[in-house]
Amino acid sequence: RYTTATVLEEPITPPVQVNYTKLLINGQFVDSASGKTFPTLDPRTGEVIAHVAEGDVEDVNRAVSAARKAFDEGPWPKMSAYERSRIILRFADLVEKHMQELAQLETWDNGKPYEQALTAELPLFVRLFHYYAGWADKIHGLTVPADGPHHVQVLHEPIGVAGQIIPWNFPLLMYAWKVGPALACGNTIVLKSAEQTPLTALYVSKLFHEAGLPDGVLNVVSGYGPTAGAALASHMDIDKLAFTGSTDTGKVVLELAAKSNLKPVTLELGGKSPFIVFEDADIDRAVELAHFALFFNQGQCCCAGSRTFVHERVYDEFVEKAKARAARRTVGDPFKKGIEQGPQIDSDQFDKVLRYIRSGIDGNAKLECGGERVGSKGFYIQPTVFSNVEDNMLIAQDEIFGPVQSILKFKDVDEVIKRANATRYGLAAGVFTKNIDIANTVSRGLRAGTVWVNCFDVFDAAIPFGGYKMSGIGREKGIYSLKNYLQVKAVISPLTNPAW
Ligand code: TXE
Repeated sequence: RYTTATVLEEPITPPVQVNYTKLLINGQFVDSASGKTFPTLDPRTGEVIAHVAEGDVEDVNRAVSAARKAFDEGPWPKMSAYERSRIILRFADLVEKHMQELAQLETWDNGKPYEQALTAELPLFVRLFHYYAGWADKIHGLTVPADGPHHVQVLHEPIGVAGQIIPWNFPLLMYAWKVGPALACGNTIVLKSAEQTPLTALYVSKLFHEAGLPDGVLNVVSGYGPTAGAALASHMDIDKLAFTGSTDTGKVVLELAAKSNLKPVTLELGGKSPFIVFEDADIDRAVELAHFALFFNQGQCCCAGSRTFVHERVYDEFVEKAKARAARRTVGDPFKKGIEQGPQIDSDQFDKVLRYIRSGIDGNAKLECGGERVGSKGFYIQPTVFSNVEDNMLIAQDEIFGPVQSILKFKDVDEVIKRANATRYGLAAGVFTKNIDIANTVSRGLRAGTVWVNCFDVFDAAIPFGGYKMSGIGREKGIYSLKNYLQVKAVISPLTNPAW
């Protein structure tokens, strides 16, 4: 049995200061109405990084009032779209100047490798805001040729006050996916960050105000889901809700939205994405990408390729190589250069992943490598590979959200399409083959919002992302995200004045 030979050193202290821990309401950092705070923890040690103001119903009410006023009285929705675009661009430029501090804060709060935060996520964050700044002055309606002598304008107006609830796995990117389109369309926002990772949302929102964002347009309430999150979802004065998180919580917020004011809801939820390797694929490349598809970000990706289907003719070779690759994965302090994998986000996720590993072992999947925690503190887990995984095993059905690769065997195209689709989820998929007919057949046959062919996790501001089935409702990014934040108004008038 392989194990990862990683020695954990004393945690490296990042040079960044935690300057912003209060709620951001109406352009001001304020304490919570209750005066309560909650600790945000360092996943490397479980120790407290900072105490953060804990928002609850009353704080959400204050934030929604500020956002309502900023929407109804302006200047944001009434400002020229060009001015809005320039503020968003100035913000993106400021973030670019603060990339290092932001990446440090993101790694500290979340545990992801610093190099990944700095070289991949921060640049993509900036890119997303450049992209949305570009949209701001290109959003316009239509005129339509109706029957009869009428002039018909279809206006695209901002939807109003947006409530946004984001998770902890990509705190900054999830912020960008939500805040970017909402602001470009002229809306105002109350955003609730995840309780595990409140720090970077506060930091960047401060930069947004430095860039000239008017007070009240973007309010950030840190706090817990059942309190602050539920208050947002059920608020009568929020016009639209966007949520990213688990499928179970997605159902809860959809119900709260329905029971309150029927605000439209977009949901980006969990997944159990297939990664399918055909016999003609370049095996070494497929092994590397399947590894990346699952282990990236400690396995904490909604679109993780968490069911690796491999053709029976190359199965044994693939498993050997996948196991060797996982055993080589470097686990350790995410601030250290060359580290590929940091700790899981918190003790709940750590326990959940270890429970699934146990269920894989008990269910007679073959543990090829890993399976245990790394070190004795913090939330590090060994890169784990299971082979001989069957479709009905829990590890092949549930979202594990950790560094656990499950490798399944298949025989032919129709069979693998059917099995890949036999899940309640439908977020993403990967297909590995040099055969264009197979690539086309499989990508059209899969019921998933994204299909990567001979690649995985290729993200771009312009490419829509979202799920089929219980992976969600709606699409984020690209042109598709704009319609989540726009209302459509038809204005009809006679072409000529009728006799009064
Ligand atoms: O998610 P939650 P958790 C999956 C993944 C993970 C599991 C649990 O499988 O193991 O979910 O993670 C807020 N009303 N994903 O518990 O609860 C919460 O405060 C309103 C996949 O962290 O969904 C946080 O801001 N809001 C996922 C956000 O919802 C509520 C990313 C997400 O938390 C709430 C994260 C409530 N009643 C986890 N309860 C992805 N799609 O990428 C919680 N929240």
